Amino acid sequence: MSSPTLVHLPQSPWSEKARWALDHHGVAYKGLEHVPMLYEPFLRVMSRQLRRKPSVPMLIDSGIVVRDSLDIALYAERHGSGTPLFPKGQEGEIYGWNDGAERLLEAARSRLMERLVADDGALYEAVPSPLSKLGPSLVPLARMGATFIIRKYKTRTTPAAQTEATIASVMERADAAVSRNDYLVGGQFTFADLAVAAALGMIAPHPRQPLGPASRKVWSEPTIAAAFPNLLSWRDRIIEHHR
Ligand SMILES: N[C@@H](CCC(=O)N[C@@H](CS)C(=O)NCC(=O)O)C(=O)O
Repeated sequence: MSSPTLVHLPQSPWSEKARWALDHHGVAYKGLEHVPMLYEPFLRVMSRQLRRKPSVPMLIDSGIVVRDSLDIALYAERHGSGTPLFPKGQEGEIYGWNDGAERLLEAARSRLMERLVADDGALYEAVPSPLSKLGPSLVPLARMGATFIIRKYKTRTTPAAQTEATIASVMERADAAVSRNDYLVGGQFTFADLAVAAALGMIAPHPRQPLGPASRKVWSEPTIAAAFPNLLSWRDRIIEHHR
């Protein structure tokens, strides 16, 4: 039986959630690096849903398409080995933390995209590796790709003060939880920890996140990060022990 294919973006926390869960469960996969905008039609065909906007991570396993990082983690739980990321009886609480991580990521993406379109260095670094050999002449194409993402995900619909408040409220809840326990749910490592730890990569990128120097700056929210040193140290410990 051949391994499934994971279409992903190396730097994206959503893709990292899927890769981490697959790796945790020892599920082998072939990675295919996504190119926003250019691969959009291809993903619609691969997912056999021509009229639905595709997003990555997307896992394709002999005709079965799994399209959300949470669903890919549940797929990994069913098909792989290792300790459960969704222990029985704790699923609801774990989904709640995943929802929080999604809210944080969506709010952080709308802020990040504004910094990205204004930064040629980060745009150049964002050129996906299948194209990067063509050099800095691709910056205008990268800007078109970033603008495509801004429109696709309607990232300009929420004011900056509101996205900041959303991020802060998720981080406050997580900060309080990890001040009481090493893990968010049930005293053991679960998908809740994985989702929140990965999402914090859009506030203070972890050193292992594959980002060049200009992108690292664009991906950082120094003021927000400075208010949550304990939560970010927790994130570093989770990555050190479980990634
Ligand atoms: N809830 C989804 C969200 C995925 C998502 O928003 N992916 C974006 C990351 S920026 C994406 O695919 N962007 C590239 C594109 O749309 O072409 C998940 O957990 O997988």
